[in-house]
Amino acid sequence: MFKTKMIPLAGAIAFAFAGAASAQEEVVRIGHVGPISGAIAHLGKDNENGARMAIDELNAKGVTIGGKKVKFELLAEDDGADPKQGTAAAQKLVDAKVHGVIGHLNSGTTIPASKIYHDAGIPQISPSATNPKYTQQGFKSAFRVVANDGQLGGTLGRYAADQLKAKKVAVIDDRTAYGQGVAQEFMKGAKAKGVDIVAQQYTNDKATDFNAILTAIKAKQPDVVFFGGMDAVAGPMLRQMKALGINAKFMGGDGICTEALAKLAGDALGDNQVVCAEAGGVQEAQKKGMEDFRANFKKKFNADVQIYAPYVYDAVMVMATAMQKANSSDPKKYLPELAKINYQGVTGNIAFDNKGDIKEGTLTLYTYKGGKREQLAVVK
Ligand code: ABU
Repeated sequence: MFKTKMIPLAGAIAFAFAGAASAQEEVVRIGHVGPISGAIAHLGKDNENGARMAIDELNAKGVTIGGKKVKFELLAEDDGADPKQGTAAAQKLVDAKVHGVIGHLNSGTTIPASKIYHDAGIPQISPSATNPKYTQQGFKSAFRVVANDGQLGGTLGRYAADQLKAKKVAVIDDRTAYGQGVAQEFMKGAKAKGVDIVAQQYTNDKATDFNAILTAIKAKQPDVVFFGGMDAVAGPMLRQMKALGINAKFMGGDGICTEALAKLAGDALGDNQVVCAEAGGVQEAQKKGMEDFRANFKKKFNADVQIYAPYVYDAVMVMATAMQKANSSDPKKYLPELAKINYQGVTGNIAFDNKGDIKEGTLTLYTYKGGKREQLAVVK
């Protein structure tokens, strides 16, 4: 009788001590938003895991801000890559009083959500949205740690002319903010080099049947088909190109440049057939750090990095560093430190220009061989 009454009492005392200890600790809430449902859920999960990895490391290391020990908490939201869900997720995070947001993944969700964060005074870093409009709205709260579609599309357009010696290209886009933007920039870059745009076709980010548009493209005999969109659409498109006997090279931006593309395209992915670009890249000196990151990521999540997890990881670290420099997690106080940050991350040096774009944005061009992504070049 005596024993059974003492155990809950001891538990209550321990709980009271634990409560007193955690009262000394400040909780810093970091929001993350990406598509955890839908066709590109594998990319959303990749991003979310990048954030989780950073948060876990910060908590394991123990961070002090303004003399107070802090515990970082990740509030992860799913926007399904849908602009409406994106703004709903943003409002939810604002209501939860997050101290900062990493996201969203897609330009089509990042741009409308950025107004909500801006109006609430919450700093936002996108690790993957590449449409230039995101940082052209005059929002001092908006940053990105990757290059933009101007760099991506323009470089790929010039590459088509100079390296692939393309004379005729066909362009397809998925009508999203990203797909349209990167396709337009590709056409600008290619046209400036005298390349002829022989066909322009449109699809959407949920389409699975491309027979009509590919048949129209086949008749124009292009050397290159450029696709502005994501890997979930590019994979089946490559399969249907093969079925129709279209032997053109296939190009695209970062949205198709993932580990998953090989699986999505299956045996339709020819060696050296695809040329795509990631909107970032590491120089020789940083390769070891990136390899270690990939190995640690695999060990922790039993999954390979798809594309942007290291950029998400760096974005969280940059935000935490700005808070430490400001001695405060108050968005008003750490935002000026974020704007002038100079941080050496696993993806390279991170500093922002006055719009919030990464200074010295780098690209990495890739192809696929034997179903594996292979680096072609790192371009400044
Ligand atoms: N940058 C490709 C994927 C994300 C986006 O910009 O929509």
